[in-house]
Amino acid sequence: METNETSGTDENSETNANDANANEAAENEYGAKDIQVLTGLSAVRKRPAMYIGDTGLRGLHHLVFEAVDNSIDEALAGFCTKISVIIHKNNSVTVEDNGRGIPVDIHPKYNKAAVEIVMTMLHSGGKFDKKTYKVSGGLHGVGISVVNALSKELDVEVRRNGKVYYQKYSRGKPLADIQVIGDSSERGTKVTFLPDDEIFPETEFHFETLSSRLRELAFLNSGLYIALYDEKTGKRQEFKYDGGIVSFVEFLNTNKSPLHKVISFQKEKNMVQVEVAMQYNTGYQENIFTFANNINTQEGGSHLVGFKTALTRTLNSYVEKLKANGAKLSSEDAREGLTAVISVKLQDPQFEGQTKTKLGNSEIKGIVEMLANENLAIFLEENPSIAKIIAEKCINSANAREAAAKARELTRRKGALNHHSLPGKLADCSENDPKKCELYIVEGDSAGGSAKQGRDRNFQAILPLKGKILNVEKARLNKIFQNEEITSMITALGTGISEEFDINKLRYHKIIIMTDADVDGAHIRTLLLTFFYRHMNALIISGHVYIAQPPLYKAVKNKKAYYAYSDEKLEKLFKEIGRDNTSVQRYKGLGEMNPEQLWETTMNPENRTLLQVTLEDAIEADKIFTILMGDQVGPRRDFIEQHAKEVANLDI
Ligand code: 0RA
Repeated sequence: METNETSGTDENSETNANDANANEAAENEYGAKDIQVLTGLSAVRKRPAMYIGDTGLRGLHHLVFEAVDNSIDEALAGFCTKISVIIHKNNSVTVEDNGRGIPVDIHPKYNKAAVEIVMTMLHSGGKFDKKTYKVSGGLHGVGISVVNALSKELDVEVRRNGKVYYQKYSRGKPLADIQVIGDSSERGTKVTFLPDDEIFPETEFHFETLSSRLRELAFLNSGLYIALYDEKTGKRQEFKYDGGIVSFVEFLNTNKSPLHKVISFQKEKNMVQVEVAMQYNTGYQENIFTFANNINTQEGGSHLVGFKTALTRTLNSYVEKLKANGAKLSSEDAREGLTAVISVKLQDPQFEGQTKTKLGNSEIKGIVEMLANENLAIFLEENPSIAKIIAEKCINSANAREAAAKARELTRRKGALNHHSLPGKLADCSENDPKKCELYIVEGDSAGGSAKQGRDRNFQAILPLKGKILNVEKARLNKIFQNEEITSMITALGTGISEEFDINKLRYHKIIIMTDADVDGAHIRTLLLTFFYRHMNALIISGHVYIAQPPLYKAVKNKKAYYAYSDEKLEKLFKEIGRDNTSVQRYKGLGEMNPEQLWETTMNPENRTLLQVTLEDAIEADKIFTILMGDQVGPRRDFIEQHAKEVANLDI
């Protein structure tokens, strides 16, 4: 991330490195003079969000990823093979690597150890030679000094020159000069930091958040060993994938039914390293994950465009050769049931888009496209039986898409897909500004009735659903367009779905799923989320989907009603109002509340709690939807057995 803020003139853009010297230096040994110094740290504590995105849980975990990225850079430069991350009992975290160790010699101008400069000045880092890839841009790459600035305490230990060096900091300031505290024949860097609770309201690290990113990094950097250990729980995970992104694709397809072995290639052109791994499965979802310099480019970009173009072209020319009675594959046909990982590493990545996760470098499209064209064509040529399976899969998809287009047209002609004829059971609101409008999707006609009576009709619309909707995980688009519950939802929302989806046509900015607190309710909620996740993904990404939280209990004391939304809250209420002469009713369904109660507890913006559905981890989300809704029974049974003990409040 770029910043224009500087503090103090002698900390401004200054490069002390001498390229000629650096190139001559044997073994790539760096000295203090090679450290680039840009600007001071004071700005970071003033505006942490500018450097790490936010100070919530995401920003907190970003500290760890930032520290790990520095070790990954050492691995990319070819000097580090092991990284270990430890969550300590006091919420501090240690990141240790066996790289070269941050240089410790004294910088001639600042008269400070190089490691102190790296730790205390923004954007100071090694001046990496052009052969290595420095991870930068996106949310990452702001520098380890940012972690230091936002930590109440930070210890750094460097093994280098046969010695162990140590320095301690607090809130970015060194507490003493660097010291030698021992001897060691090894090399490496160990950083332990305690996030500052003056900056972070929540300082507890989540094992799963760390582990899924560390796993991803291990896939993206094949052969690199990464370990994670949580001292609080004793949980431990180790990652090392010699297969790199081939293993990544196998992992992504774990609970799906693959149609062939993973296809992959790894090539370099114009200093750009391109890796592609792909495998079709029997399902209908397209699942492509793209990375640029290890950063998950969720918004795609030039590498993705290049790959898609090449895939469609190569498969079409293969299908033409088969003379498959003139079938022409659309770009989507070529990706039905495809799981793929595309990872590029380049010198100067430009990250664009809303969340800075879209690769902008235009030259990358041509490079990826060319390499993919070449290598896919060769693969199809050399593996005719796999090529045939893929071609058949794509032709099937083209046929189904034609059927879907007909179904869509038919539904459209009946008027069911354009919102000039909104579905009959939708009770719309009178407000026209979508920003102010809410749509409650309600389980069952009776709760729907209460919601219609209880709502504020100015801005709240109600769409009752009859029973279970279609499981879209196991259905193609043509089935989806024949399903009445789903088409009425599509019409009410106004956006269209899949390729036609247009968020600018969204009629309600809050879409609120309101189901009973029982198994059926949970099932319907999951079916709805599967539909939104697979066919209106942008709705979730942009935070329009919510889950209503109806109360679990109603307690009455002295004719006054109290509502509790969880068992803990009920207990808390008993402290507060006393247990004696309090009657408690356990709500099983929305239908047990009258319209006034439903408004008061669940729909009134003044009192209600809504859970916003977010997409933190697309890989984990795909896995869960595949397990819960896909066609393999084994993984689902395992999942249910594993999580059964976490279930509370289940009424069967
Ligand atoms: C600057 C220069 C060199 C290495 C590093 C920084 C470095 C930083 C970190 C942060 C975590 N682990 C790290 N490992 C290395 C090059 C040093 C040399 O040439 O010996």
